[in-house]
Amino acid sequence: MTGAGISAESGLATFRGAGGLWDGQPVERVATPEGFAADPALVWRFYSERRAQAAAALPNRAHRALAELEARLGERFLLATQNVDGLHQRAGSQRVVEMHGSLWRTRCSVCPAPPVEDRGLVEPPLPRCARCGGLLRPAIVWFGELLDAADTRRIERFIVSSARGASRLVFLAVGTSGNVWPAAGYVSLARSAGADTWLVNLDSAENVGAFDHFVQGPAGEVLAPLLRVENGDRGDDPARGGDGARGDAGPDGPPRERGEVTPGEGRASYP
Ligand code: BJW
Ligand code: ZN
Repeated sequence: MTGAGISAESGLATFRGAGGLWDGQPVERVATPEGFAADPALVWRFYSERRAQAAAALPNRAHRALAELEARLGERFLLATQNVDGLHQRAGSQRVVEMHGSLWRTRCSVCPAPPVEDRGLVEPPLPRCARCGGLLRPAIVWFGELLDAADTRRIERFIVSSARGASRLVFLAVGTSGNVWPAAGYVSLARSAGADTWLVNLDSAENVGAFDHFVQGPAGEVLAPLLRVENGDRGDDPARGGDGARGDAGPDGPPRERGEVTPGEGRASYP
């Protein structure tokens, strides 16, 4: 599962970091249905700018590492992303669930007309629905809105059914502060289903205590070596199952990666 941090090295601002996306722009004004009702032009200006930034950005090593992992694992892999920028798909990922919607789709704010592909930059006069005349809006899941039930079902079924299978389930979260639900809760679901749980993040996360392993550092540097992709080294990795013989695995505990911190140890630096 990924969050805004995985796109940071592509030049896209995160939500809660210093200088982050919401700076100077209270989140309720641009990412809630109430904010859209109060000032739809402001919200469209904000999302049009995001479209322009995302269109100009390129996938980075971390996106590519996950795409390569998927190429190796096939249907034993699922990528749930909170991101709306589409960079995972541009890196080659195919089994992607966009939990919070997509910057590249527009839908009606009033009726259930299906969302449409849209890469446009919107300016007043704001676009309206051909079916009901209601204002069109970005097809993004805002605070207080329900995620698509088919998306949450797909994620939950994947976790539960993988845990039941013969192979080992690994839950890996990358670049997410663990603030936003239900995304923040999937690690606990995975863990209770028997998964080995990993967090790769620059800073600690709200839900860090729910993970078995925390590897602190920039995803673009950490992920490829951790997953043994992109460098020709096809050794064992956390998502492959097998005997887990990575690093200095010993009888007393899991192997410790460079920069790995046991949740609860506090901050540790990535060398
Ligand atoms: C790096 C890095 C590098 C930086 N390498 N790492 C249960 C309990 C309490 C509240 C709730 C609950 N269930 C639901 C709620 C309410 C609400 C919620 O979670 N509120 C919390 C704030 C408390 N959730 C919802 O409303 C959800 N709907 C829902 O559950 O419906 C039912 C319901 C409703 C109401 C009440 C109860 C039930 C919908 C959530 C929709 C979130 N939408 C947003 C904005 C729209 C998308 C957009 O415009 O782009 O999605 S919010 C924003 O946060 C965005 C993100 O996808 C999401 C998560 O943020 P993320 O990805 O974690 O980013 P950051 O910035 O927070 O963190 C980045 C991290 O990366 C940092 O930690 C850095 O260290 C790290 N990093 N560079 C690696 N190079
Ligand atoms: Zn409509």
